Parts: sequence; structure tokens; C-alpha cells
Amino acid sequence: MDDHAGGPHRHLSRRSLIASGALAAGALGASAPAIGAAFGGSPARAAAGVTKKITIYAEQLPGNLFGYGLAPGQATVPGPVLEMYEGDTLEITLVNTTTQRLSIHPHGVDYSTDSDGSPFNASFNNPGETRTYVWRSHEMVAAAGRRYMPGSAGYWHYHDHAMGTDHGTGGVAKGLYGALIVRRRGDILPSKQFTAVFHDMMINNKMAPATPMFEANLGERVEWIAIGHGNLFHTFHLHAHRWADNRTGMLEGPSDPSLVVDNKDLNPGSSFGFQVLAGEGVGPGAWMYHCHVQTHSDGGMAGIFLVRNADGSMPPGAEEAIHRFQGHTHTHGS
Ligand SMILES: [Cu+2]
Repeated sequence: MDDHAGGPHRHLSRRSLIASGALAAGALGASAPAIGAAFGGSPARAAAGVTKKITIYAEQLPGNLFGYGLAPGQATVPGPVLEMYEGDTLEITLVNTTTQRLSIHPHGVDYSTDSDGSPFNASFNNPGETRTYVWRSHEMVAAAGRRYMPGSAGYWHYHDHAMGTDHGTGGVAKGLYGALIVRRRGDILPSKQFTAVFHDMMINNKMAPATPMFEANLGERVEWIAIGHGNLFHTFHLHAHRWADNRTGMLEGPSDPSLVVDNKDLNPGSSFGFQVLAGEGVGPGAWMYHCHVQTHSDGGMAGIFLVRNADGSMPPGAEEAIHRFQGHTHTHGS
């Protein structure tokens, strides 16, 4: 992971100790005063990370949707997964190619008022305008009294905050949202990522059977990022897989007290993520993911997590299951 840090100038010694899970507790305890002294001030922390510059294009899409993309003509709903490591800065040049006022507003990271994406702070793009937003992040620091000030790491998200209303209600409704992951150095990286946004009665602005079918081969490490938007209460449920209800979704040792779940509240504005090995302990198959509010799953908030055989071939029964799902009648809130 250190190659991501961008060069030999980085203060790898103590920061690496903070990042490597097994060493973290002891190392932090032993060297707490030094860490506090070295990284206690925010300018020092900001200077230590790298700055990644990206350009995002906000575009109008067919079907009265809007999306964010990393290149012209590549906008999607949801937008691209944006990732950074704790301590790094993301400098986003947002190009508004549309005729609407819009912005990009992040959850979980640090920013100044002129990067918060809200019209209230005059932080938005007029139609056709290009504007830069700066998202900073910080690592965990040891504080007095055996406490730790949390770092920015987490499964967060970003969304419009200016289209339609001063809260971006119009932009969010039309697809201007996506996942933002801040990783701690040493975190395990997945081989696939799925973003599922539960929004009104839709998943990624689609209803079953048009909801996304997420695919992986047996044993692949897949990362789910679940995000809630809109006006309804949802619960995210994944069949045949489970995760720890903590930052990473993984137990960090035999005595990790995290609750293990396969269903979790997903209210508007909230987000979480986790990694699973596809089909671990249960085998390949067409597994369902859905909102567990019954009128919502019946109304179209359901999709398929297709776990193929390890060689990529279809497991027995999966084609039939997919056909049944696609022919499945969804009632609408009856
Ligand atoms: Cu729901």
C-alpha cells in the first residue's frame, strides 16, 4: 500500500505502525506522545499526504437522468467509486456540461465551506461552469487519556447538493450520487466493487427486473457499498452472505465484538460497506439482494448477486433462477 503514498519523503515509520492492524494497539499506546506531537496540528497532517487531482463531468443522460463520470460521455448512475487513503487530498474539477445548477458534496471527509457543494455557501456550478472542490482526509491520532481521534476512513458517499433545491433534491432524484471510500493504509483491497443505492422505490434509479445484476466468480473478494437516499426508510439485505457491522465489515480477530449481520438499516444519507468472498461457505448461485421492507421488495427493490463457478461458468439452476426473477411480477406497494 505504501507505493500509493507517492514517494520516499513520507513519514512511513509511525504512520505505517498506525495502519498495520495487528501492531496498531501496542504501537499507538507506546508512542502516543510522539504521534500526538508529530501529527497534532492539521497543517502538518495535510502536508504529509498526497494530492490526487481528478476531473468529473456532470452530464445529462437519457431517461431524464443525470450522472457523474470521469471522462466526457462516460457518466453513469451511480457515479464512479472515488477512493482515497487517509491523509490524502482529492482535488476534483467538476465540469458541469448541463443546463442545470449542480454541485458535488461529500460525506465523511474534511472540506472548507467553498468546497461543500451547497448553494448556501455559494459552492456550486452554474450551467456550463467548471469549479474545483477540495476534499481532505486525516489519519487517526492518539489523544490524551488513552483516546483516539478517529481518522476519515469509511464507506462514504457523494451527491449533488444544488439541483432543483438548495439540498440537491432534484439532482439526487435523477442519479447524481456515488460511493466515496476512504481507506486506512493496510486495508485489504477487493477485486470487484458494487455500489447499491437504495433511493425511493429504486436501486440505482432502477426497479426490478431492471435492477443491476452484480456478478462475481466463486471466491472473489467483492466489496459492496450501500447508500441510502430519498424519502423512505430501507433495509439492505444480502442472501447467503454476512458481514461484521464495523468499519471494514470484517472481524479483526477472534475477540472482535462486532455484531455479525446480513441485514442493515439504510436510511437517507447513510452508507456502509463490507467485503465478502463470493459464495464462501454456500457455493455459487443466483443470490438475491433486496430491501427488506416488504412493500419495497415486492415493489421492485430487489436484484441478483450472481456468483458464478470459480472458472466463470454458470452454476446449475442459475439461468433458470434469473429467468424467474426477470419474469417475476412485482406489485407496487399493494
Ligand atoms: Cu426499502
